[in-house]
Amino acid sequence: TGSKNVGDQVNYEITGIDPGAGLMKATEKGMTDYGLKNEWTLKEGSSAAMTAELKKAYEKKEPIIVTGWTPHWMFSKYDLKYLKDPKGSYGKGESIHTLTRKGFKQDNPGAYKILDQFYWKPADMENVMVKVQDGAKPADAAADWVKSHKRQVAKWTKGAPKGNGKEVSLVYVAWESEIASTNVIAKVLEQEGYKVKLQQVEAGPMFAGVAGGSADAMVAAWLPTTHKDYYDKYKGKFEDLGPNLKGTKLGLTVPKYMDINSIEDLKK
Ligand code: PBE
Repeated sequence: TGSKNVGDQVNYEITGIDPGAGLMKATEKGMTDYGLKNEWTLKEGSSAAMTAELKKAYEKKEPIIVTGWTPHWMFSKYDLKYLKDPKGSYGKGESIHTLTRKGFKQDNPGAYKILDQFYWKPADMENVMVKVQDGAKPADAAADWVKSHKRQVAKWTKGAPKGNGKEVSLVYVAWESEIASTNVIAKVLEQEGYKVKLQQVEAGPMFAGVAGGSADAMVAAWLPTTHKDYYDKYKGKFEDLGPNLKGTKLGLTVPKYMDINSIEDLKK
């Protein structure tokens, strides 16, 4: 395949994830910014389908271009690189925020306090993600992490009254990163005596649920760029508790064995 250009090698396809993801919007923008719109297609699917295709290609050393993000287990399992983005289509590094519905603080001050104090690092999240990828149930991987990070967790629960069975509903999308964070905070809330209901939804309904009050909270708002549309749409209808993690990244991702380095290399 040495003589073929990269587009021919991958059929002019970028392997994407769920259509509600901000990463998909960023990629559409990138395709416009780099003049790829006419030749290239962005394939919709899910993050599970994307990682399955990546695994298949990687094992055969075949070329593939996926929409990727950090924190993600794929960077510890495979040798991958982000394609350079000189036009800045994917924005800068950002933070993941916790949002609650309006009135949640009054209704459930203890759970609110724990959610407000929830803060961890990319390496923490990755640790949980890798365990899930290795076959652990998300709830078990979360329980493991919580058990081995008692001092960190004590900072999140500090000063919060016990739940005594009080209910908390959390919504999340089945992105590997959010499966990890949501299960960890759920485990901590449960440990403190709250009864947690987890609901997996699409990105739009996740924001709509918290804004409309049918869900109490989410720990999955990537800001200021990735979820800007959702954030602006519901602004004033939720409470933003600020970052629970800092230092994310998004972009087109390829195995290191591929001979390209920049999104600009796709225009050939
Ligand atoms: N992600 C993971 C999400 C946010 C979390 C980058 C795939 C998105 O693009 O919306």
